[in-house]
Amino acid sequence: MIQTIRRDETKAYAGNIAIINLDQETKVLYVEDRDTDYNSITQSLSSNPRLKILRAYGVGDGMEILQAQDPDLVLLDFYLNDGTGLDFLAEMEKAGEDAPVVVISGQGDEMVAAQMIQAGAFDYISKSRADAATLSRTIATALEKARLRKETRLAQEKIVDMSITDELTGLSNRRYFNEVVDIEVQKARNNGSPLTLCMMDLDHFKKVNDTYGHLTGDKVLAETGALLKQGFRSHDMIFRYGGEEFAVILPDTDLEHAKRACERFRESVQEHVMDAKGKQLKITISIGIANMPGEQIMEAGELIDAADHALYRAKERGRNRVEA
Ligand code: GH3
Ligand code: MG
Ligand code: MG
Ligand code: MG
Ligand code: MG
Repeated sequence: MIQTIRRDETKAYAGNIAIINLDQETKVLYVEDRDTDYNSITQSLSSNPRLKILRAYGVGDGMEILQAQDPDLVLLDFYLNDGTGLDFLAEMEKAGEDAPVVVISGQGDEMVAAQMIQAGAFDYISKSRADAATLSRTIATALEKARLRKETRLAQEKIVDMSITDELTGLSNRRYFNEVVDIEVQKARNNGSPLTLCMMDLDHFKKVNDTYGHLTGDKVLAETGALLKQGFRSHDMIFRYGGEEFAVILPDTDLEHAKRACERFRESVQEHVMDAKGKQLKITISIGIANMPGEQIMEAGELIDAADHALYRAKERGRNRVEA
């Protein structure tokens, strides 16, 4: 069990909720249909000035308050005026609400409490034994568990995010491209919808590095990433594919629309004055486009090859061009 009460507070902790070590206001939603139960429990909680209690009587108003007020903790009765505590837990799950729940169960309702813990509640307290000390300990433990759970989740999300993001441009990286392109090709095939892939490569980028230095080159790459984000729709997917190469996946987009979007983007790069650490410079980009459904394009690999070949043609025919 997680230690939640500071050692020097264990003595004071014996009988009073006020000593829960809350470093900020803590909102508790108590879903309870009966006033007598509500009053006796909240009386035990009332001495902690940092606990703010919100009252609901059932599943409906409980969910409303939960979503509007985002409480830190839910105390939950079983028989409610419009359903049960299990219904409430199911609604929470459906809505993606993850506040910790402590069940306040009626006498002899241990089976019910166990069911509710299986349904996602953190813990339960029997109404008959819900003295201030027990409430205090249980609430503090639930809050601490929830805090740790959230920290772990955020850390995991951050790791996943880092593994699919290119640090320099903030765009998705090639690893993620490889995953996404397969999924999008599959989707397009299943739905019979068009799909376009654009491969892009900055022109004579080596010269930028050679003339202005590698750091300026980096800055140009980052700015190109920003231009890409501005230049395409929010549901288009933009990747840094390699050094100075980018890929854009355009779902539900036929060849003509894709060509127009790429042409517009190519022009915006050409016209943009890069602000690379005080040095103003201009750069151009070459773009190759491939589209599905198309002759002999059934797999992601074939789509990538076709876009690569189109890009090669754009380079051969003089750069700063869009080829399909
Ligand atoms: P082309 O028009 O044929 O594409 O010419 P290019 O010079 O752009 O092509 P090339 O493939 O010869 O050179 C690409 C350059 O991109 C070489 C490499 O040092 C540079 N590069 C790749 N990744 C990075 C990076 O992360 N930062 C910087 N500053 N330069 C990079
Ligand atoms: Mg009840
Ligand atoms: Mg290149
Ligand atoms: Mg090259
Ligand atoms: Mg290049």
